[in-house]
Formats: sequence, structure tokens, C-alpha cells
Amino acid sequence: MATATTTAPRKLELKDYKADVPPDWCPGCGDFGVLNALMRACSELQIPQHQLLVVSGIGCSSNLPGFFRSYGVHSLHGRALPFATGAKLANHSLTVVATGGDGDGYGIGLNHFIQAMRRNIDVTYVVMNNEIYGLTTGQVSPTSENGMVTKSTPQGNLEHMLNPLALALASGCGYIGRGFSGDPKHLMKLYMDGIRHPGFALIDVFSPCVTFNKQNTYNWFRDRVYRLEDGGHDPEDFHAAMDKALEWGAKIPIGLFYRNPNKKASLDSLDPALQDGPLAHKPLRLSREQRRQLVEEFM
Ligand SMILES: Cc1ncc(C[n+]2csc(CCOP(=O)(O)OP(=O)(O)O)c2C)c(N)n1
Ligand code: SF4
Ligand SMILES: [Mg+2]
Repeated sequence: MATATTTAPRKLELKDYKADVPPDWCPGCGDFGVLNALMRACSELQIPQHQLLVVSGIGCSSNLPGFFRSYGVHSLHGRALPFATGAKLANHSLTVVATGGDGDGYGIGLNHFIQAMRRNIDVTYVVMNNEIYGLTTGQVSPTSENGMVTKSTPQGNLEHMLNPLALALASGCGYIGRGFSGDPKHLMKLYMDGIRHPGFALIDVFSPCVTFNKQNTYNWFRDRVYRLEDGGHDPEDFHAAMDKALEWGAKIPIGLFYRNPNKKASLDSLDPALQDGPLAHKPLRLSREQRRQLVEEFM
């Protein structure tokens, strides 16, 4: 008599998250480290690719979903978070990671960034912060330092840097971390904790643009960054987190700034319409003809 054999599902490895298309970033771009650490985090968490959605806006950094094997959307400039919010509400069984750049998230998309934190949608937001507009060849960004010479500020940036971490604290974000693409193991841990956090998680990443930002280079960051974990920072202390978020100069902290000890329920876990399971898993209850008419109405 033949005996039935069952094969255990294969453990997902980093290579399983690599798309067929290799990244076309400039050699040495910080975004390579960001992508690699994200693949490692997903394999550590064993997230099946079909249960993972990576959404981005527009920019060099926003090309990331194309290099990642999962569901992916390369949306519009500044619109990664509205898209991620809609997708999470349509199918809240998905793990949703939004990615993009400082221009995308802290410039054109700033309002959406604040609203997503206020709403506390369960999305992990990874911002590759190179303090410049890379894709459009080196203009000033909201996180460029005061005085910085760029293509659009030949006499030095007259504006002052936006502080995304302080803004996130003030906007009710429950998980706030900052990593450095030159420290991928540390970054991977931040991703893993951020993805496991049941609510909106911000992970700002120093990801040097080696082509257009000649000021905030790998060495510039290496000389300054230190890990909060090494200094006894308490991530459950809101005011200590704010003090650390404001620290910028000879020393710049990375690591977990804040994790709200009184976790707020995420929007998707509270919405009455989602209590019986994901909307995407429910029957549509529309005939073929009704669907056709609906599509026509919106065209
Ligand atoms: C509505 C709109 N405005 C402007 C642009 C042009 N644009 C494309 S990417 C970009 C900035 C990208 O900077 P960032 O988000 O920091 O990404 P990076 O390239 O630095 O990774 C701009 C202004 C656009 N694509 N759409
Ligand atoms: S221009 Fe800058 S951000 Fe864009 S791929 Fe090159 S190094 Fe990376
Ligand atoms: Mg940028």
C-alpha cells in the first residue's frame, strides 16, 4: 500500500524576495542596503510573498517595489500612503509596507504622511532619506540641511530642515525608528519590529545619494551616528524620544526612538465593516452586467 507523504513548506530565504529585475540604482546608492535589509526582515518573519504588498510613490527610492518579489505598486508622486491605506482597508490580511523618498513622503506627500499617522493604519512606512531629490538630478528637498548647495540652491539652501521624527511623535505615530543603510543588521531589526507593530510604523533611513548629495555621504553619517540602544534610551518615554528626535549635529541617533506603551488599536482593526474578515475575500454580489455598468460609470 502506498503511503501518503507530506512535504513541509520550504523556508523562505532572502533570494525568494528578489525580483527578476535587478536594481538600476547608481553603484553605491544607499537604497541597495535598504532593499537588502527589507528582504532579510521579510525572510526572518517568513512573510509569504502573496501576503505582502509593497507600495511606493515616485523617485529613485520609489523604484524599490519593482526589485522586490511580492505584490507591488509604483503609484504617483507623494501618494504611496493613500494607496497603501486603501489597499490595507480592502484586504487587511495583507502585510503592507510603503516605501519612498524624503521628497515623496515629506514634501509632496506630507499631508498624507500626517493623516496616515493620525489614522493609525497598520502600514510600515520606510523612507529612504537622502536629503535630496535624486531622480530629478539633485534639487533641494525638505530634509536638506540649511546652507546646502544643490542644483536648485546654488547659493545655499535658505530653508530649514523638516524633522520627520518630531513630526511623527506630534502626529500620534506609535512606532518611530531611524536606521542607516550602512548598518543593515540594525536596520533589519527595526523593520522586523516595525512590521510586527500593530499600527502605523515609521522607519526613516539615512540612505546616501552618492551621485547628487556630496555633503551627507556614508562617511559623514559614519562619523556621527550612534545607536540609541547603546545609550540607555527608554523608547517608551515620549519626552525622551522628542529630545532624541531633536538631536542633530556632531552626534545623530539611530535606532528605536519611540514605541507607545499604551498601544492604540489600528484603524483596520476597529472598522466595523472589517470585523467579518477582509473585504477582498467577500463575494462581490454583483452580476457581470452590473460590474460592467459600474466600470463604465467610472470611466
Ligand atoms: C506630481 C509630480 N511632481 C513632480 C514630479 C517630479 N519628481 C519625480 S521624483 C521627484 C523627487 C524625488 O525625490 P525623493 O522622493 O527624495 O526620491 P529620491 O529620488 O531622492 O530617492 C520629483 C520632484 C513628479 N513625478 N510628479
Ligand atoms: S541618483 Fe542618487 S538616489 Fe538615485 S540611484 Fe543614484 S545614488 Fe541613488
Ligand atoms: Mg530623496
